[in-house]
Amino acid sequence: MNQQLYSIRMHSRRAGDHLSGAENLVGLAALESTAALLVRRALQHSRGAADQLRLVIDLVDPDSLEHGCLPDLRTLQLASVAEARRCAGQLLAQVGVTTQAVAAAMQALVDGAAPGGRSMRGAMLIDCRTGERLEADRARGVRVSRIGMTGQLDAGLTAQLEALDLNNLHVREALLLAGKVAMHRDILAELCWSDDPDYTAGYVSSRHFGYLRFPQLKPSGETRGGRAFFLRPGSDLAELTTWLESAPVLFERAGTLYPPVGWREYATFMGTATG
Ligand code: WAQ
Ligand code: MG
Repeated sequence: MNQQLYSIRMHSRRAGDHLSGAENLVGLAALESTAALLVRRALQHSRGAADQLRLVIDLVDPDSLEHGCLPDLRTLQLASVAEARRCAGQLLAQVGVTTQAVAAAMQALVDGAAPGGRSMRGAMLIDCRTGERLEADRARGVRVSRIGMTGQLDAGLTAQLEALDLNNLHVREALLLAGKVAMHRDILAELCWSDDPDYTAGYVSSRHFGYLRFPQLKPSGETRGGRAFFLRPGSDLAELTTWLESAPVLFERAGTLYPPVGWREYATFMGTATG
């Protein structure tokens, strides 16, 4: 694919607060229709219509483009939000995030990680040992951007997600975001649940176990959500932040998408402690 790509980013606000954001990498032919879709999204958000919306479009330098493969995806079925959070914590612990760091991240998401108990616009950066928050701005956080996929991957992924009844924007965008995040060697893992009140699913992701989603990682109606990236101690924060925010990554291949499994089945199969 040697066609020129554009990065397109949208940020919207409502009553002075962050409402939604989105990003994509597209060729010229899809630029206008993508812009129209992003405008519609900001106007039809589940938390109300945006009253301010910004679109930023940049031509991508082809020499800076990196290529990626999406993570494997699995849905883990748990009986309750509490159980799902406990299992998510166990998975994070397996890749080297301490119990303390897991607890700090979950507490911040529960309380609203931005000042005033609101949701952040981007992600927290959390020291995987101490649980200390490292992002420079606790309202904005770090926003992963400049991610997209080839048309061929899009078609294949759409069919695979449809077969699992998962072809929605939350899943599609989270898979791309988690895919880019997992490419950085200083990030051990990621934890996320949505800030959209009617979307209760969340996930943990790492290059070791892929993208593991939980249909109920927060209670329905909850407007606090967010993301935590767990960093190795001594990570270069400036390098990491710049890469996440501005390095363009085009995904070209899907991972394997598995049907839903129960926790015990997954844990037995993977040799994970069931606690
Ligand atoms: N970069 C970093 N953090 C972000 C970004 C980004 N580009 N976009 C959103 N966030 C953070 C921000 O704190 C939001 O408040 C929070 O994540 C949630 O964003 O079924 O829909 O777009 O497998 O509401 C995950 C489960 C859904 C999908 C996540 O996130 C599934 C979701 P939302
Ligand atoms: Mg949201």
